[in-house]
Amino acid sequence: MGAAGTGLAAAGGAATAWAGHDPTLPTPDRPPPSSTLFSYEETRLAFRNHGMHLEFLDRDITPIASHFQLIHFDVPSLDERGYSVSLTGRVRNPLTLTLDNLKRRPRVKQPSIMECAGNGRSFTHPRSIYVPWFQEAIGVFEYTGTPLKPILEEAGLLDDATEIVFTGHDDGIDLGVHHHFERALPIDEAMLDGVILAWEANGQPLPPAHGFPLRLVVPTWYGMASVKWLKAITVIDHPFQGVQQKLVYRMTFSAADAGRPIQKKSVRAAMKPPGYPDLISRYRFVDAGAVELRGMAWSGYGPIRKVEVSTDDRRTWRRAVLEEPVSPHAWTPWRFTWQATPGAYILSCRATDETGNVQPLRPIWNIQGMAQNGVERWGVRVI
Ligand SMILES: Nc1nc2c(c(=O)[nH]1)N[C@H]1C(S)=C(S)[C@@H](COP(=O)(O)O)O[C@H]1N2
Ligand SMILES: [Mo]
Repeated sequence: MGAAGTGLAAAGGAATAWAGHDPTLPTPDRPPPSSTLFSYEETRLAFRNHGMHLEFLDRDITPIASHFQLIHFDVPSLDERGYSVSLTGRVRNPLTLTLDNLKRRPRVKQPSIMECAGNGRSFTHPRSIYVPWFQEAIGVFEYTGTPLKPILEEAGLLDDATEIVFTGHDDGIDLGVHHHFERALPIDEAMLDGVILAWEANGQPLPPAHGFPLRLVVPTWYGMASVKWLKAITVIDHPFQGVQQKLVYRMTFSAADAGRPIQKKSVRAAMKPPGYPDLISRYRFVDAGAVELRGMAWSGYGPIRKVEVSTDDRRTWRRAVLEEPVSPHAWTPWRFTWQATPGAYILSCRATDETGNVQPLRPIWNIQGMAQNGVERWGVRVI
């Protein structure tokens, strides 16, 4: 039976993991597994690519081992010694960027939000088969790096330059094509404040899984643009046709639809799971009284203007209090005090950004399960 067979999952909520559990019962003891089956392939991919430990949604910066990771092929085994990145193509002065050269440039320490475009894909039905994310493909590291713009200016882009391709050292086969992981940015996006070449996360050298020794960070776009294990930067004069650009990471609604490449992050709010969990189902329990709900909100389209909280499964909404983000490239903390009385509830949070984008109440299906920003639902029992 697929997700459509479980009422809560079909309604598009964070319900799949506990859909089989009756929330009116006391602490469940080994509840039956959800009827939504995941394949061996998805389970193995999920082990390789763990999600964020959402209990750290009350911290501006995510601890190193609790940030999500996504590695399409293998982590390349790279050495700092002898490492360099070439910058070639439609430029006047091709550059060879060593780590020493980059570290002599202006340095920024920049907390930046990373979110995989496939976050939330397991809430849609039928779901696209890849890493089966629910809502945990997120995290904020404080990256140390140097802005990309002055480097591009030093290389001197030729007049016909239109896009910049970032190529990783990692390679493999996707959709039958052997290629290095690579994505392109239009020049105006690559020149924006916040786009950096980074060699540290949280004050440590980038961990191998997160791009050691050097990665690109593009804070407003979904994660696929932030190419890890940088090998080459190539300036081109035509639309990039790479696999991850033309075929993967696209918003497509039917087989006949060529789709559009995924770019900026959709507006979204995430809640720190309240109270304490049941071991297996992850269903939440809280004690009655004033419960402080907390979380983070972000959007690739501009600052967060509003976060609302619902405690009645998306029927009524009340405004949460916003705090200042630690960086314009990070997420915005929010909090809401809930006077919780005994019973079963479904909690949700919904963000609106400065441009007026607001999260949909249900995920909007697309073939690859991309950019799913339907509001979260957390089943909670107040005791
Ligand atoms: N070279 C390379 N860069 C990559 C990837 C990859 O597989 N190879 N994955 C991308 C995707 S899809 C995401 S969501 C982010 C994840 O970054 P993280 O693992 O540091 O969280 O890296 C991006 N950069
Ligand atoms: Mo991703």
